[in-house]
Formats: sequence, structure tokens, C-alpha cells
Amino acid sequence: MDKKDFDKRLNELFKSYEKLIMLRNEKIDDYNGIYYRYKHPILTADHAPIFWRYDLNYKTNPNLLQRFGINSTFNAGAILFNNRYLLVVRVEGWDRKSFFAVAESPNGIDQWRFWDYPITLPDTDKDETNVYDMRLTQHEDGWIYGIFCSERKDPNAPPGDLSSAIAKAGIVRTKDLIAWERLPDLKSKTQQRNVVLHPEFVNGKYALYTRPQETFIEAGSGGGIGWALIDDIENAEIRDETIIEPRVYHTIKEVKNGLGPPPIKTDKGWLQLAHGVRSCAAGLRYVLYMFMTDLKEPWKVIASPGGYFMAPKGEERVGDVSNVLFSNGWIKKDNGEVYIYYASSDTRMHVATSTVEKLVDYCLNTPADGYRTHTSVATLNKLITKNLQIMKNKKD
Ligand code: BGC
Ligand code: BMA
Repeated sequence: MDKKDFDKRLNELFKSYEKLIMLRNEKIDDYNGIYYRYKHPILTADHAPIFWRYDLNYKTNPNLLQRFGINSTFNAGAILFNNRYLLVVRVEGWDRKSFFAVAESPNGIDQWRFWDYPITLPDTDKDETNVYDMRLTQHEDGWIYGIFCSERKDPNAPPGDLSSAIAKAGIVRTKDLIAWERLPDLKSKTQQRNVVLHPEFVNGKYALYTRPQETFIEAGSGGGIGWALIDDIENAEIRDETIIEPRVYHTIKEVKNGLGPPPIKTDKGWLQLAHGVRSCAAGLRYVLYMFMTDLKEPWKVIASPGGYFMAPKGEERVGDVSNVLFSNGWIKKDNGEVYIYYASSDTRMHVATSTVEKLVDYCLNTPADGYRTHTSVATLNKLITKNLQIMKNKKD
């Protein structure tokens, strides 16, 4: 390419990038009363800055090739920090390594732009191969904590097995999302993924939602969302762990489940968003579901709406790992609005909006799963009978 073409092409790249970033999002008119989806994904691989992907120097990149490919942007932690909407996004390169990068939006809905540099995590263990899925918790101790999955090759894997891995929870904290202090990884008897810090002290201690697992993929016999009190966050160790939200046969959380973001406090209890996984011929299907826990005893489940809250739909269904919705970030605004940030098929980020009032109503008044066809039909019949009466009264 001659220099003129190079400059022209580069100019076009910057222009179409700006157009993508400035694209306004809008609600989709697909009413379920519970939440709204939005027309466009909020972050895709194309949202990665041009200056991350290309070498902009004509001398060293005369053909204007991408030098650092970005594959996907997903599973973001979220925080409203000094009135700024921030996501800590899992960005994955063409090399399959994921890293964290902050993206910021003026309104929480569109115009998401990455900060210039990704997060450079303190490198504390040479065996740590990949990191992902950070949950951000603004804790009442004054720190913002990030707990993420730290993955390495299983040292006991037989020769030739280059897939078996070990998952643990890495812990960092920050006051500004720029300088990150790394604390020792969570000590646990089992592997851990989906570990989330509760925002308040409980009985004077830090409290973790956990997800013990027997092997890298299988939750195993202990499977479910657990709860553990931690004596010292600077040397966090799980001593006692109780399963508070178990897996159940023939439900959306039959194979695995795990907490999403830290819970939202309401006067009726804590709103909890989680993912549930079931197995089918097409592989694992990940959906989002909700439950509520007690305000004073956040480890006690007080409401379990049956079934999924949100499942992959339309283009969400397709991606690197198809048939997956995953969320590890949401933001509650002072006016009661809730912005739910979720990823589809390990590929892109979306937003859905609701309110605390609606989510509490959803949790408290959606019939629970009766675990059998017969109970589901009985629940439906009750609703139909009630509604037919209302419809008949209207006609009379
Ligand atoms: C992937 C994760 C996935 C996990 C379990 C990891 O290697 O990076 O996205 O959740 O495996 O399947
Ligand atoms: C998991 C998660 C996510 C991912 C999902 C589907 O176990 O921790 O990273 O979105 O698998 O691949």
C-alpha cells in the first residue's frame, strides 16, 4: 500500500469506529413486563480501539494489517463509580487469552468506549495462564474488590492431556479502577469459579458466595452456590462452606449454577442474579435466573421464581460458545432503575433494563418451580381459571 492509500484506509477505519461507538441504542418493543432488551449489543470485538489492533506506523505496517486481533468482549463486571458507568470487560484476543479492560459509557446504555490501556494485573504466579469473569464489589470497607477466575493447567494431567485445568479465585482491590492491588488467591479445598464478595460485613466478617467444584468442568457432589465467612480478606481462606442454592434435577440449573454479580439490596431482601446450566445434545445451555435472600441473613433464600429469567434469543444464541447467556455485572441507580449487563454466547455484551420494584415483584410473585410436569400444569390451571373469571366479568 502506498502512503496515500494507507492514510485513506486508516482514516476510514477511525471513521467507522467512531460511528460504531456513537451508535445510539434503543429498547426493543418485546414486552414481558419484567425487563427490556436493547436493539444493539453494547460491546463487540469491533469496539476494541483501532490503536489496540493495528500498528499505525506506515514504516512498520505498510499493509495496514491487524497486529493484535481481538476475538470477543464479554462477561463484564459493572459498577457505577462517581456517577460513571464502568464495565470491567473480559476481552479475549485471537490467541484465546482473556484480559480485563475498563469500558465507560456516559449513560450506561450506549457509547461504550474502552480506556486507553487494559488492566495490567499484578503477575503473582507464573502458572496462571488465563483470567476471566471479574465480579466487582463496592464493599463497605471502602475498597472496590474484583474477584475473578484464575486458570492454570492441571499439573496432574497425564502427558498428552493439554486441556485439563484448575480454576481458583483471584482477588484484587482498587480505589479508582486504575491502580490494582493483588491479594493472595482464595484458599479453598476444592476448585472455585464464580466467587462473589457480598458488599457488607456479615457478623463482622467478609462474606463470599462461592461455587465449589470437584473438577474443572463438573460441579460434582458439592455443587451449588455456596456461602462462606472469611476472617481475613488479605489472606482469604474458606474454612466452612454451606451450599445455600443447590442444583436440582430437571431444572435450568441441573448441571451447574453460579452467582452472577454481587446482590442488590432492597427493603424486601437481596436481589440475586445467577446462571443455571443444563446439558443437552447441543452442549451446555446457560440461562440467567434470579432468587432473593433475606435482608439480615443473606445466606437464606426467601424467594425462588421458577425457571429462567432470561435465555438466549435471536442473535444471542450464536457465538463462540453458542446457547449461552452469562452475567456478572449489574448497576442499581438511585432512582431504582437496574441496568443488567449480560453477555451472549461468550462473544458480545448487551444491556437489559428493569427496576428494583419490578425485579422484587418478579422474585416474590413468580410461581416457584414445583419440579414436576403435574405441578406446572396445576400452577397454570390456577392462573387460567382466575383470568377467565376476570375476562368473563368484563364481558358481563
Ligand atoms: C473458559 C471459560 C469457561 C471454562 C469452563 C475456560 O477455559 O475460558 O470461559 O467457563 O473454561 O468451561
Ligand atoms: C463458564 C463461565 C464463563 C462462560 C461459560 C460458557 O463456566 O465461567 O466464562 O461464559 O462458561 O462458556
